[in-house]
Amino acid sequence: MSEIFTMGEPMVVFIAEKPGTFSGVENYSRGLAGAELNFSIGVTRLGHTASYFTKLGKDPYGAYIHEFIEKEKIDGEKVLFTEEYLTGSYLKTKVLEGDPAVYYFRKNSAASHICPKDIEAQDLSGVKMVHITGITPALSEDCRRSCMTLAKRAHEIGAMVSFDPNIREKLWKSREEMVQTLNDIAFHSDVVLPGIKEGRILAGTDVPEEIADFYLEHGSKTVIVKLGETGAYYKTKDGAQGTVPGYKPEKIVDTVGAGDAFAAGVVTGLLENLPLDEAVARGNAMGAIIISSKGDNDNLPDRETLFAFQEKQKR
Ligand code: KDG
Repeated sequence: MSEIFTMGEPMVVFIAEKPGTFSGVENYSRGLAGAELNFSIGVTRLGHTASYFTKLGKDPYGAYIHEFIEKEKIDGEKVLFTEEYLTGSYLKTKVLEGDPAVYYFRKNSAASHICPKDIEAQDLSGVKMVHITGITPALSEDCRRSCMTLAKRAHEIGAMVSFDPNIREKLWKSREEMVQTLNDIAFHSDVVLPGIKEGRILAGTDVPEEIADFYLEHGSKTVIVKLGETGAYYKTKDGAQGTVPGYKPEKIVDTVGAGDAFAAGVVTGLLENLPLDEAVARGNAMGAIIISSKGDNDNLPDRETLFAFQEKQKR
């Protein structure tokens, strides 16, 4: 059985080879995406076991994703295929600075039909950490309820829940619904991983300690606020707190996927019982590594590469 369980929507991504509009860019490279899948790749490359649940269309994209899951040694045994709906995809632009633009082709996708019944059917025995992101509840009402079911089931078996709000405003009908839903899941999570900009939207403040307090007062046990290049701030319900400086990326090519890599670093650190500041430092290092490549997950390191990167910038 795996120690980590997660679920969500995987996609095929087409990444522009140069900056410009769709009609101006002829060549795209194909890759694999999806926040929870990126996270699963991150944790398994670091030597942990992860089960990943999703629904895929019976189409070439679905087959490609399934092959990839197997190749990465993620337990995808429960992944379901459907003839009725297609696997989602998205287009990512290339930018010379800042975050790239993304265009989704995922409405009514196979994964948006994940429902609470699917989650009830999962065998979670042996799972120590369940990871949820705020992308999944944005996909459909069923997906939203599936996230809540998963958090509830995790707590029933004594597992922890980590939650990355992963705000994708494009996927929500209204900001109000988004804020309410994401906070509801966060309040039912043990480890909450908002970015500083997400804190402003979700907790109404961009002071890291106030963001942390907002979640701690509502039931979360550990809050880690991502501060970009500066690093990350953490605070626990016992009052332990600190800021862990970030690592310098070799280069910045594409920022998409940094949060998933960060989550993979933190979660594996926690499962290895590292002191919290070291788990956060590992998250920071993972984030710095992934942004130096164009894909959402291709550059995720194994343990050796990660430790060598951290050693090189030893503080
Ligand atoms: O966190 C990275 C993800 O955003 C990316 O891989 C694609 O899942 C994705 C999404 O919905 O944006």
